[in-house]
Amino acid sequence: MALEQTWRWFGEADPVSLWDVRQAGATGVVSALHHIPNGQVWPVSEIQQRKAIIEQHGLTWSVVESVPVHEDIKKQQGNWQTYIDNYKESLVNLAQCGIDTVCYNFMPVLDWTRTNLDYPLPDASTALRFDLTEFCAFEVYVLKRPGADLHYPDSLKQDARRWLDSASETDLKRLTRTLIAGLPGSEESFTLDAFADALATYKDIGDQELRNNLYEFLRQITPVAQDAGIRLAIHPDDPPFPILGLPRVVSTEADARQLLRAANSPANGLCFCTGSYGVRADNDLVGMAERLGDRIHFIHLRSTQREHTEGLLESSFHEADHLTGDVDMYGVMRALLQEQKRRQAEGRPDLRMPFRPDHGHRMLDDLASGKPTNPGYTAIGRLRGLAELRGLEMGIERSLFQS
Ligand code: DNO
Ligand code: MN
Repeated sequence: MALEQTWRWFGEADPVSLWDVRQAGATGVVSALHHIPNGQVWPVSEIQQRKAIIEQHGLTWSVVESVPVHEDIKKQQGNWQTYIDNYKESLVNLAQCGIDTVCYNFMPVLDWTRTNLDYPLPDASTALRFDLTEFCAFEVYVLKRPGADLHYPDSLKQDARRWLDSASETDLKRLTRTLIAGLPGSEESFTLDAFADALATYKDIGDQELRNNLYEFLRQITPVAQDAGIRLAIHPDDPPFPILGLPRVVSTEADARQLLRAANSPANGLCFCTGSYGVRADNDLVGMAERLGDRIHFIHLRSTQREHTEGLLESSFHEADHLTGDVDMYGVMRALLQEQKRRQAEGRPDLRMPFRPDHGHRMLDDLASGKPTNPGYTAIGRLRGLAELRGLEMGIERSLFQS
């Protein structure tokens, strides 16, 4: 039995249609009700409507990504308890509609973060990139975040200054917009002032506080998920290190283990995103897939190429092809397939292991000017990724299990 091939679809407004998804060879869809404001209950009628559209195309709604977690829950402020109660209700409603896997993340203020959405590669396709020098330029000299100055080594700040001095107005606008306007799937979008205000609301929340708030959230929702038959899958921090003075608590294997222990039920699981965890050289991805496999409920497969900066945990990186870059995709795929076999042998109810090609490059016809594409969520780049991963999977399966 192979892993389930899925594809993220943003709903009717997505320039990639459900027929495109089907033609790419995916059988499952990963989708969310982005039109429902963060914090509100997802009504059964709305869930059913989305499910029916997906099924009309011969596909299944495999995973919800994401039911977003309200900022008040992350801070345990304001109406946080109401938002947790609403979250529980959404989980129960999803289960009632036959949807059993729910992804979410716990990154403060910003969801995933990049500095450049069209970074040119040598083959003239483009990739998403996180450039630490540009990020530092934004944080220290554009946003002027208090304390940021002390965080970076002088050499990096000098590079950032040089970059800024040679940057055009367009470069600067592009950088600022990319960082604060929100990437596909994120719930927030800011102006520069609103962004500074949002960061300031975390001034009393450090690593320990954010962990406690995540674990409290998990202790509350996990029993409800378990009773309803929902598998929770937390997406790791992207990038997997603290940024902008904000804590990040889902970046390493130790973080994952700690959160799994905080609510020790099979319902409390992981989204194994190789592109996010893989940016840290100290994350052993193959080992993580082996050791944490039985709690991996959802998988994002993609690779990154990192450029280490001496003396810093942070690094610049860009999104590589799915089978190149720093991620040992062969080893990861092999470990996941072994986990799948184990589940099969044990007759486990959570047999299904959906994966999606997380992002893809902008290439071929998707490069045409004026063609609408969601950054990272292009049709052709992901089609290539899925095709490569599918071939890799089949090769490993046949050689390991059916020789
Ligand atoms: C990053 C991507 C993101 C991710 C959301 C998680 O690795 O997978 O689009 O899905 O940030 O909710
Ligand atoms: Mn991901």
